Amino acid sequence: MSDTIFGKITRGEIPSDFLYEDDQCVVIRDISPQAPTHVLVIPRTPIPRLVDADVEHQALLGHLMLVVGRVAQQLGVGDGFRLVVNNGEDGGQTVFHLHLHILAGQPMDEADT
Ligand code: IU
Repeated sequence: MSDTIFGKITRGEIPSDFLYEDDQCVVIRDISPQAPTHVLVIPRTPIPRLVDADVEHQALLGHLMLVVGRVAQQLGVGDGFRLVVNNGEDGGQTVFHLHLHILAGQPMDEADT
């Protein structure tokens, strides 16, 4: 399986500030934020795209959702955020290691993401 920058980040090979981490995932700020709050929830397991996830990843995917809620609350945006997963080139995905975008801090009906 090909490695990506998110593989290096989750393994600690590229120093990053983790807003949250556990044995299954890490959370970092997006380097190019599209909203006042823009963070990425990245599983340590390198699933390239959402469509590549399988039943063996079911518990991990559920865990990521719980982390989204927890981190959103921590960041003070629990009452309003958008969760985005870009899948594949046509879906705007640029890093082929599954990740969840949490976007918040502006009314999402005014956002273009
Ligand atoms: P996408 O869903 O694959 O398009 O999102 C990739 C995101 O990763 C994008 O928002 C980038 O700004 C972000 N990112 C990052 O935070 N740090 C990096 O070193 C790289 C990309 I490369």
